[in-house]
Amino acid sequence: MRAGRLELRRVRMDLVSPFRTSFGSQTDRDILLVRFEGVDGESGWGECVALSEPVYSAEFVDGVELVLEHHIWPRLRAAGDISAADIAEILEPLRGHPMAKAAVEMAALDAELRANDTDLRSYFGVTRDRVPSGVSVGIHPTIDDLLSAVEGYVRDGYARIKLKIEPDWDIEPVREVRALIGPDMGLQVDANTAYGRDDIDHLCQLDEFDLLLIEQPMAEEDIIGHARLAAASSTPVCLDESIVSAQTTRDAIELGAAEVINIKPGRVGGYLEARRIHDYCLDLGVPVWCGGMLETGIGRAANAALAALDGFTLPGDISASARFWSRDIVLDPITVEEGSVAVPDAPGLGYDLDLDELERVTYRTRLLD
Ligand code: NPG
Repeated sequence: MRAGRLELRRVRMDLVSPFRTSFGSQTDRDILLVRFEGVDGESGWGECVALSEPVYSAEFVDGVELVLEHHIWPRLRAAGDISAADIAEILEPLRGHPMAKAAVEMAALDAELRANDTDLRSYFGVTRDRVPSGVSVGIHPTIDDLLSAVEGYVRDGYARIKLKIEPDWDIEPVREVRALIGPDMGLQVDANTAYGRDDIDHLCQLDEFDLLLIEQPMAEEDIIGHARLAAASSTPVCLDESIVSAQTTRDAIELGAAEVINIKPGRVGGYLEARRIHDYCLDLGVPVWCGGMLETGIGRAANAALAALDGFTLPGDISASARFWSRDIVLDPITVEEGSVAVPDAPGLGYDLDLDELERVTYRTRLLD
C-alpha cells in the first residue's frame, strides 16, 4: 500500500456510569479515531487510546493529533510502498509517542487485512474462538456501592474481577469483595501508580486474599520499587504503565520487577509490538493478559483477537461493550456469555462500523493529505 490520506475523527461518548481510578474520575471519553486511506482505495480504522489529559501516561489526545500531523503522517506519506508491518521501523527515529504510532499502525493493518479479505485472527494465527472476559471495577463512594456493582458483574457472568485501589481504598474493599465472591473466583487489583516504596509492608497485607496479581502499584519509572515488592509479597506483581515496549518488558522481567505482564497494544506502540511482547513472554513462561483502555468496539474487537494468542493465560479487560457504552459505534458489539467473549472474524480487525452512530458522536473531522 501507499499512504494516501489520514482522516482524524474526534468522537465524544458518555460512559454508562462514572469510572474512578487513582488518577481521576471519568464520565465520558474523548476519543481520536484515525482512518488510513491507501492511494488505491484501501481503507481501515484505528482507535487511539490516549486520554484527554496526560494523567495515565505522558501522551494525551490533542498531542497525538499534533504528532500525527507533523511527524508521523509525513514520514508514512514519504515511505513509498509499505505494509503495516513496516510502520514501526519507519517511525523508529521518532522518540516516544507509542499511542500515536499504534493508532496509525492499527488503521493501516485494518486497511491491509480488509484489502486482502482476511481478518486479524488469521493474521495472528490464533485458534481459540472465545477468550475469558474480566471486568474492571472503579473506586466507589462506599463499600456497599462497590459490593452491589460487583454483584451485578458476577451476575453478568464475568470470569474475574479487577478492583481499582488507592491508599485508603485497598485492604477493606478487597476483603469484602473476596468474601462476597468466594475463594474460587479470580480477583486482582490495580493501583495505577498510587503507592511508593514505603508502602511495601502495607501492600503485603493483600497477600491473604489470594489475588491473581497486583497491577502497577508504584510509579512508571520505579522498576526497583516493584522488584522489592515482588520479593516481599506472595501476590504476583504485574506491570502496566511501566511496559512501553518489548525492551522495557525484557528489562522488568530480568530485574524481577514483573511476574505478570499487562499487554495494551496502544501503550506499547501497536498490535505488532504487542505480539512481540507476547512471544517473548511465552518463551519465558511469563503469563500475560490484555488490558483495556475504555475502547469502543473497534479496539475491543482487535483486543479480543490478540488475547486469543496462546500466552494470554489470564482473563483480559475485554468486557462487554455494555459495561461502558449504552450504544457502541460498531454494529456487532462485544457481549459476554458464560465468562467469555467471542473472537470476532469479520474482515479487518473484526467489526463493522455503525456509521449513523459514528456520525452522531463525531464532533470534529480533519483530513491530512
Ligand atoms: O475494560 O477497558 C476497560 C478498562 C480497564 O481499568 C481499565 N483500564 O488502568 O488499566 C487501566 C484502566 C485505564 C482506563 C487506563 C482508561 C487508562 C485509560
